[in-house]
Amino acid sequence: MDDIEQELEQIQTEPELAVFHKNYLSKTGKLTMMLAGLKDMLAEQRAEAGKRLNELKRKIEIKFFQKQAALRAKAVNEKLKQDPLIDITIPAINQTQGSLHPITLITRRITEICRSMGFLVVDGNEVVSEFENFDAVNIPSDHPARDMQDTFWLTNGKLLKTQTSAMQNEILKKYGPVVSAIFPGRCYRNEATDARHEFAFFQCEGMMVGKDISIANLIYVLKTILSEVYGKEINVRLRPGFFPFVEPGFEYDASCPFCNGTGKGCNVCKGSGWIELGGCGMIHSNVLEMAGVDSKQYQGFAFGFGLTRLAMMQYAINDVRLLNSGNLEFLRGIKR
Ligand code: FA5
Repeated sequence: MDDIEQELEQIQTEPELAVFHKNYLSKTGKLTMMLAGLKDMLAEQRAEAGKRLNELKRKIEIKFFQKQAALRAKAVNEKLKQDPLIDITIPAINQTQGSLHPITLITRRITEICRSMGFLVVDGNEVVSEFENFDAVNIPSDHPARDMQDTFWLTNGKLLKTQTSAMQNEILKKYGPVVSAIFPGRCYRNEATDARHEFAFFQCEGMMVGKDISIANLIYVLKTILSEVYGKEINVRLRPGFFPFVEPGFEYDASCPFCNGTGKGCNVCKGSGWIELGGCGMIHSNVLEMAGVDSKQYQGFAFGFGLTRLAMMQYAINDVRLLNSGNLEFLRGIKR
């Protein structure tokens, strides 16, 4: 029996191994036949011989499978050496797994919360028309607000959207007049970059239109989303602010989740206890009418905030430019 083991050990190729299998382990192989022959033995010898034979077959089988795995690995490695094609289905060797980008994580969290509140999540285009980005949100061509949001123009007259508000018209036309939706997306602005400004960044916008929608609903929705994101009660305060597409319009702040609004020694809110998040307000009647919504019957609110800024706060990132840098060292250092 030692001969069988020795024979197996000397095998160097997969075809030789297949012959070995046929000779010993297949249905007609010697070991299988010997086991089948047990039935002709005397009963008193059968038990002992059967035990030894089964043990041997099991041992040979284990060695056979080990040999098979080793020969397969050797064959694959040899093939890979000759053939530069890479099999991307083979798990990486000695490499750490990738992980989700902070922007993806924060976007998923917000959309999950808003979905649970009944909001549609709409995926918007990055290339939009001048009408969608500006005119449809009450920023006609001679409006000074256009200068504040210069962007990248395409040769076909379209542009890279400067704000998620560019989606409002399309969503109202498609799903209105009664609709609750959020629409996160990448925005672009032609501006000098610094630690807080990028030319490509993410915003998230929310909108609720229907009958009897009020500022109280707006505050409640903002408060609920933020409290869910931070896992604690967050207060929201509105300050008068101007955005051409809302009337009245506000800037809104959240009580700082990192110092619980106390401001004490907090370098996130710089001691104020509040964090500026974005703009909001009741959607301007011109915006509703331009989307075919009767502003006498329906009204609603819209809010927008910087997803990028939210991610920076959440993951203690002090320079926005790191997020687009593709720097693996930075990404690995983030505590998710
Ligand atoms: C707007 O873009 C409005 N559309 C928001 C809005 C929506 C108001 C609905 C009213 C109703 P603003 O330009 O302030 O507003 O931008 C909103 C947020 O986007 C900012 O608070 C900031 O967090 C983020 N943001 C703006 N520009 C940049 C930039 N260059 N880099 C990174 N984040 C930016």
